[in-house]
Amino acid sequence: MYKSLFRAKRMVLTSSSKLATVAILVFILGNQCYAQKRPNIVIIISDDHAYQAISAYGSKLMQTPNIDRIANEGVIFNKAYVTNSICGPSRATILTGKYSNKNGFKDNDSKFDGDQDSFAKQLQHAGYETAWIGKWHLESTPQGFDYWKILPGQGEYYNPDFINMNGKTQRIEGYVSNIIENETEAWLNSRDKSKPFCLVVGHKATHRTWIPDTADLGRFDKVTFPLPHDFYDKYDNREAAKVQDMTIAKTMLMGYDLKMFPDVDAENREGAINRMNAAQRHRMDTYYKPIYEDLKARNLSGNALTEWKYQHYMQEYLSTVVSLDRNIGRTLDYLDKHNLTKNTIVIYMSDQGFYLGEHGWFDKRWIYEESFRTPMVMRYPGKIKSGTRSNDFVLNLDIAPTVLDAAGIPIPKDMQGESMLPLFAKNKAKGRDVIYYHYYENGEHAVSPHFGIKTKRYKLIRFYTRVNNWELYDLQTDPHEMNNLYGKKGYETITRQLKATLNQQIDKFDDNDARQILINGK
Ligand code: SGN
Ligand code: CA
Repeated sequence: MYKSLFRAKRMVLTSSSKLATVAILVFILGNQCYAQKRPNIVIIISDDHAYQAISAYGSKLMQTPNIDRIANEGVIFNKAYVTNSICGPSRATILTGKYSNKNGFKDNDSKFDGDQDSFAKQLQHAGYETAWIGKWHLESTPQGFDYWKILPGQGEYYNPDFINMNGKTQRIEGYVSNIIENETEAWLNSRDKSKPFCLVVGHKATHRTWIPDTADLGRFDKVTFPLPHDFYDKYDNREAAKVQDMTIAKTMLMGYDLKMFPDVDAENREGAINRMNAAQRHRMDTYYKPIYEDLKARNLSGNALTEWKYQHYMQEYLSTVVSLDRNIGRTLDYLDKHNLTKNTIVIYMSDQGFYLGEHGWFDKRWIYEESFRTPMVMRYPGKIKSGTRSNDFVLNLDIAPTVLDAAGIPIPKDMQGESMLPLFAKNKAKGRDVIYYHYYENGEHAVSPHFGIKTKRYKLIRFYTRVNNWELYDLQTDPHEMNNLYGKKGYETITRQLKATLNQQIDKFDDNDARQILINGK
């Protein structure tokens, strides 16, 4: 009697535990299916890559077939901008979906507060495997990433050091863009394949001082690039532009930037060259020495020398892009080869725009177009149609909310960006009418801090600290921002309206620094 009771009990237990097992299996499998449906996310962030050097943006300077491929198979954003046009602040904004005044990283001297929320932490919490590989430039230890391997600070082009998760530094022989891609593929091979992933690839290219891969040296030597029409800009009516220090003529250095060294000692003093191995150094010397000798023989000065510098700058910069683009192609090929393309979002963007001789400049920092506007292309199979061209205002601020939206994670209320996905929905969202900008750094290249807005037609700028004044541009009649209309007769009403919009934006993003400057009239 007891025995049979025991047996009966065991049968019930067995069948109920079977049921439980089945239920658990269904749950796990269901979860896995769900997990697999959630898209993987690859965000490739280059450094200082100008849209003027991307063929998908209509560049006549060069071809970028791999970046173009992302654009052709997805969307190209013609009006993508940044909130603060400089490296660390842009990355902090990408991570947090917040303006610099909220994430605390206002200039490159800041240290990122890694304890704050970020899209990486949100994704990780929701079951994504996350990684950041390459340039980071936020000074603090990455948080929210299951794996990271980063360049210290700006990093080096040749034989770069990387900081590993154990805090140890490791030097890897080779060219930085190739190595970052190798490390990316190594991580993709070793990731936990049961989870969706989010990978950020931070490229060093095309940051100053531009040094191409030895394989790409001389790619543009036969090309003569047309001078931008505003190359000899005199900056009339633009006080801040007058006091900057970023011209090709004066600021760009013959040795440091353009590798024109009078002797071996001078060459040895350049850390970026000095760290090369014998084979790399030999290849460099063989390439640069004849260029230097030819330049010396020509004995150029004045505008002729500036124009020579511009040509050589373009050759160096664009050759550096060639390797960047090739390695982006390797990422895309990896996704194809491993059957990941269909379920992976790929975003390519730069941390900001860059000057390729416009207004006589290199570098960035300004709210002016070439610096403010960044390249951004995105592929999202099944959600964004191939060949889409977007003319909506989008920002680096929108990356965090967009990836969270794609992953089905609620966007935290304090993120200040907006998901870009509704711009591609059946009932397309309207998009922004205005974008707000604030640049803080008052240091290298002498760009005065400033904030301002861009509307569909106008740009209103308030400079402060180094220069204290306003600028106003009608972008319809003056797309190159040469004619400051602020204070001119006939512009009183539009100026008043734009100031009201500026104030609304300052309130919207709770930018107390800007508010105080306007209140105090400093
Ligand atoms: C370095 C460069 C600058 C550049 C900043 C910021 N000088 O300081 O030309 O503007 O980085 O760039 S260099 O002599 O070190 O090359 S950013 O991409 O990090 O914002
Ligand atoms: Ca940068």
